[in-house]
Amino acid sequence: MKKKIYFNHDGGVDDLISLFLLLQMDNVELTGVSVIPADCYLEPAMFASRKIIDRFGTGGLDVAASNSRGKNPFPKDWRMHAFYVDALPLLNESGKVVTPVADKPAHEHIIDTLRATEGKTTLLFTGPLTDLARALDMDPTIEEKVERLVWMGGTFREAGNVHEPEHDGTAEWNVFWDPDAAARVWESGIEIDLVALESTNQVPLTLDVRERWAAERKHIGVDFLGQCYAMVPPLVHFSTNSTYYLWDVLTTAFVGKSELVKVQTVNSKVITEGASQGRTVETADGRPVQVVYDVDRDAFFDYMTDLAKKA
Ligand code: AGV
Ligand code: CA
Repeated sequence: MKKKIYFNHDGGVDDLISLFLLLQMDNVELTGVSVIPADCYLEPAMFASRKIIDRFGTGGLDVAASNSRGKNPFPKDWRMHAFYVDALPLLNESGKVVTPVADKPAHEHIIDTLRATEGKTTLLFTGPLTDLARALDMDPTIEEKVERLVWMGGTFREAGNVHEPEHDGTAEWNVFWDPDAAARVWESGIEIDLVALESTNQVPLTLDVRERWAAERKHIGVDFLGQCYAMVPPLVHFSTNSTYYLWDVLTTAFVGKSELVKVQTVNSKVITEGASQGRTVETADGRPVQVVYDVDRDAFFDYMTDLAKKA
């Protein structure tokens, strides 16, 4: 049986590649998609998502727009990436957009889709958790329809990836954008798998990966990977604030093939106020989450490239 997945993302290059890869997975049935304007602008991210579904999907999906707003905005330069993906000729060849926009905002779309889907659904979130927190506030009974939440978010190391004024650098961005939403989801009974910076730090975008995709660009899906990852800075000499990792793609790959990674249980809480806001910390009386802390890097890149070849 196929795993049922609902996907909420925030329009970054790795979010949009995740959508593309989900559409190639034989063992996954994508039941719904929604877009939150966190690390993106909403309009190009909605268009790019609909065009990716048109080009690489099999129809039957609509895409819901979120009307959620965060506490700590993402840098504008990063939010621009969705415009570049949306403009790719590969996604605009047909001259039309067929996949419709859902008539409900994302948090209501989550509720409706979970209710309308037989059995339980795995939630895959690669941006902040705001829409899920709002869905849970609106209808807490959806918890029983959720298999588990797989989330790209957080870190239990000292070093996060938020380098902003008035912050101590310990948070990961998806938690930092809306720390209260993460804390709300932590309060729920939903099982949480966290793909944290511990593991995503092991999958930076590097030049050898780019060269591989260039060499194999005769496959249209591999060319799409190469075009998209040409838009963001790779790790060359040392890691900077803008260095790109395959954060969300690793999270998506974990859903498709869990053997790629190692997982351990951590009892944790979310800090919502002050200079460490958005930090996830281990604490004995915290709620348990399953943390992905290690990945087979080569097997991961093989898996995503092989998926892309199927397109
Ligand atoms: O913190 C990682 C999250 C992921 O969901 N995002 C990007 C991924 O989609 C925020 C982010 C952190 N550093 C970034 C980010 C960077 N250098 N460029 C763009 N986005
Ligand atoms: Ca993201």
